[in-house]
Amino acid sequence: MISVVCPGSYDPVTNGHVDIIERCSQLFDEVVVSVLINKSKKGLFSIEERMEMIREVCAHLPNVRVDSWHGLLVDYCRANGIPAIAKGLRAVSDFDYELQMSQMNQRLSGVETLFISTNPEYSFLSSSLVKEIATYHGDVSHLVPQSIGRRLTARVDELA
Ligand code: COD
Repeated sequence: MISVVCPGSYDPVTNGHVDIIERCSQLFDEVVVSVLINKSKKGLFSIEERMEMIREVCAHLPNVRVDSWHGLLVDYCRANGIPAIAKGLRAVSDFDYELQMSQMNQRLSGVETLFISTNPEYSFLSSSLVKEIATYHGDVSHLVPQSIGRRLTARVDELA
């Protein structure tokens, strides 16, 4: 069985993430969506909330499971016997950083990174922008699954 991990902050999961996860689920026997801490990003949702939201929007994908990890991604891969990491690429700006990380991860552990180009429909989409739009009560209905949009609105209202 060949597994791949789709790591990310997923704060919250967007249509762009779901597209990458769905495409991976067609290529691999098992897709592990792992929520990792990105120390440079401030979280709106807890890790448990993010995992719950991913489970909800990936419920139609039987070979996808959701997990979390605090620490290096390569240690997660080693601990779980996962040989590959899948990353979505949106733009050249993603590429510079992702290339560096993939080479470091390969050097640290031998784990390979596979890049999947974004669906052009979602190339402009990021969790950070979605949060910003939701903060000002903008329309996010075409950017995130419906249930995520509802949770975003509720969280923003709680914090207001
Ligand atoms: N279309 C396609 N792909 C997308 C889209 C979109 N619209 N939006 C996001 N993606 C992709 C991203 O490119 C990324 O591959 C993935 O989805 C997750 O995105 P985010 O924004 O939720 O997550 P990030 O980028 O904050 O996640 C970074 C990690 C937490 C994975 C990274 O920092 C990490 O591995 N941290 C653990 C510590 C570690 O091992 N560091 C590396 C040392 S070399």
